[in-house]
Amino acid sequence: MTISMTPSTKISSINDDIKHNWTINEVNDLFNLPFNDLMFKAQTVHRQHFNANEVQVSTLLSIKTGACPEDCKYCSQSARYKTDIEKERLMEVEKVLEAAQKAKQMGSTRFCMGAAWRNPKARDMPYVLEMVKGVKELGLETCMTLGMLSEDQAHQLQSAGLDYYNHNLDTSPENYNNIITTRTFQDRLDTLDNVRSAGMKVCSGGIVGMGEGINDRASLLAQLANLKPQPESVPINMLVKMEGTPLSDVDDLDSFDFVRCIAVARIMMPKSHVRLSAGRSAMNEQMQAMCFLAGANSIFYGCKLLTAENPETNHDIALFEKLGINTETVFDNNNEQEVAKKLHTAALDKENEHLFYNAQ
Ligand code: SAM
Ligand code: DTB
Ligand code: SF4
Repeated sequence: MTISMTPSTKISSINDDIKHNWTINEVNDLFNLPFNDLMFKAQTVHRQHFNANEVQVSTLLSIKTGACPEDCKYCSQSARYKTDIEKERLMEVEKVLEAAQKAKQMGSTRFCMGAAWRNPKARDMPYVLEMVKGVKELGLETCMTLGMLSEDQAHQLQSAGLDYYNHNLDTSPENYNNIITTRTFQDRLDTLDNVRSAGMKVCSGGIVGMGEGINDRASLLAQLANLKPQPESVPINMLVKMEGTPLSDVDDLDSFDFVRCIAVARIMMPKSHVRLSAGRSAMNEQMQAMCFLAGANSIFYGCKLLTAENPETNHDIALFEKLGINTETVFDNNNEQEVAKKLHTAALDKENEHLFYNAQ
């Protein structure tokens, strides 16, 4: 049986009836709502556009690790900081496809490939294009995050079949220079423009918990929501404090402030998938459940992010079971019907049993 992965939610009309002129004051008004009112509003908006018991699952793979020339202060992969990650050259296409196959068998529907580059070089392009084609052939949705893209590179990726390009704004324009100095906020917007013009879906979000102020979180979300169209996918990352980076000792963000970010993002970008992204390993089940209640409907699934840990797959399977969450509906071409899959059905399938146990 072939199951082709198509998101159940129609995102072609992503721009209908959507507000694109958010001011920071308006966003702060949402942040300042009593917590219960904010959660109720977010859940109400969520249910207007999504099945509240479905979560999209993506698996991440670092296809080129470390030795990055950029100076992003949160990142273990910058060559400027002394971190203990293993540097790796661009992976072989075959190895990437093996990892993608494994992710599919584990129940993932999208495969995201990330590279520690400022931007891809011309010599890298043939390999990444092969990766996109191969992953697509496996019936998975494809996503890449390779740094800045030129117009031409964006077109090449789109022609190869890339569905999503991830490029985060990371933080507010006001806080930006405290975090990254080697590329500008405008450079990021330009890449997003190139991705959009080439016809790919945009995945763009940011990181919270980097010591930013409340206004910075509001300003970041306003920047994202005022993009026209809004990004289809909005990853909200909780900073993973990586040893050796300048942000390794920053104060923890209050858990409720993180949940508020998810809820405000959900309200402002009602038709986008909001991803509860990096940082889940530091969150207990109750906190993650609260994020789903606030409107998060996408996660990274698999025990590794790029260089940092992610929850073990069996923990995620157990959490989805407890909460009655299905992975986002997929379309079964043979039976011509939509099927909502439970993660454990995919992962505990007899022939995948070894994968499940190896992943622990
Ligand atoms: N090198 C490319 C770039 O920066 O555009 C692609 C990979 S980069 C690691 C992708 C995103 O991961 C960053 O923009 C950032 O938002 C997120 N990220 C990286 N390190 C992180 C950390 N320690 N905690 C949370 N998010 C992180
Ligand atoms: C995103 O917003 N988060 C992912 C993905 N896009 C590429 C990356 C998270 C990285 C967490 C730190 C690490 O693994 O090194
Ligand atoms: Fe390099 Fe991306 Fe890390 Fe910045 S976030 S240092 S560009 S890998």
